[in-house]
Amino acid sequence: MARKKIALVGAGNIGGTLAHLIGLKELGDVVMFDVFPGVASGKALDIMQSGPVDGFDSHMVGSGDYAAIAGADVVIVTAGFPRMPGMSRDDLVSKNAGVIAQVAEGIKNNCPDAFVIVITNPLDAMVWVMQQKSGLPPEKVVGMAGVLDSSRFRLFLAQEFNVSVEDVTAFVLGGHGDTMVPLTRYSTVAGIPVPDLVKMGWTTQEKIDAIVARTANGGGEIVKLLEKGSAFYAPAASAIAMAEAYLKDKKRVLPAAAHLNGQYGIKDLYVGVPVVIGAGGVERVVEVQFTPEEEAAFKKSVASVEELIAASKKLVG
Ligand code: TXD
Repeated sequence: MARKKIALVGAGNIGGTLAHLIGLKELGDVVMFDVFPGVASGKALDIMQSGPVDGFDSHMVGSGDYAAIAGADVVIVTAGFPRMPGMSRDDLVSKNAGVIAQVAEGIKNNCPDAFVIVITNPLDAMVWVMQQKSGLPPEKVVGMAGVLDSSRFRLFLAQEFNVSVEDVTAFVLGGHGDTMVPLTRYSTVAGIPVPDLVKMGWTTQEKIDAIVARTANGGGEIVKLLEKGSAFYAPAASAIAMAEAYLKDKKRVLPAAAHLNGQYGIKDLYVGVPVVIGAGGVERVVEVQFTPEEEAAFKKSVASVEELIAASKKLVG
């Protein structure tokens, strides 16, 4: 069986990390596309040169020509401008909507059968633009944010309880970032829900509230520390988990920005919800029942996604 082909559109910090992880996990061959093809080619060659040391054979090339992504099985899109200190994700909308519309055209013309994972911010709006402009089936276009948000939440919970991150599950919904909705009653340590752990005296509600706030601001915390650019190791790892679920038909249940068509009472919006990812792309949207409080938080989050999408519509038509 021939190796899978994975196209990375955007060869910046996340793009480079994605390529490295694809090599280490032997997920397939890589084409890195960037408006700076030299950067894409340099990173591809550098990473391929680590193959003999780490024992992987993935072939990697860089390019500035969309023809290079022809026939890709998976496309992961990070092209665009990152958030700088003081900038909100929303400030990025005007800059990145045009970039995503261009990338969508490239995908439509060269690999319309691919599974497309969008990472570029503001995520929930950019993934919507990608689906609209590429015309790909909605189940083949998803946005990565929830895996990252829940990974951050899991880390902070594991640190609070002094247990392995492996035994902590977390459940987040809604838009990426400030309006993210963590469902603590579905977040567990080895199956024990967080509210029960509060009752068991493992922590306090105040501490959980602080962890939730830190998680929602997780991207901003890193932007502030880095001073230029935004997080890239954990975002790349998160997108790889989604790509792997598709390529290996794992049917993993992961939170992702998915196209809703009636689920949760929402039509034609991309919102972060738990989905099943397998060979069919997004094979199922998991609909949970909300408490009134959760419902209010989810609605607020959806309203902010709606605003971003309305702004994108004006920009790219
Ligand atoms: O959870 C999430 N979804 C995110 C999103 C978490 C972290 C970062 N997130 C966003 O990902 C971030 O706000 C950015 O919008 C993207 C990419 O982040 P990265 O850190 O990789 O940004 P870089 O290093 O600036 O890389 C972007 C690359 C860079 O090499 C540009 O030359 C290229 O994109 N670029 C383009 N490539 C192709 N085509 C076009 N038009 C283009 N414009 C810029």
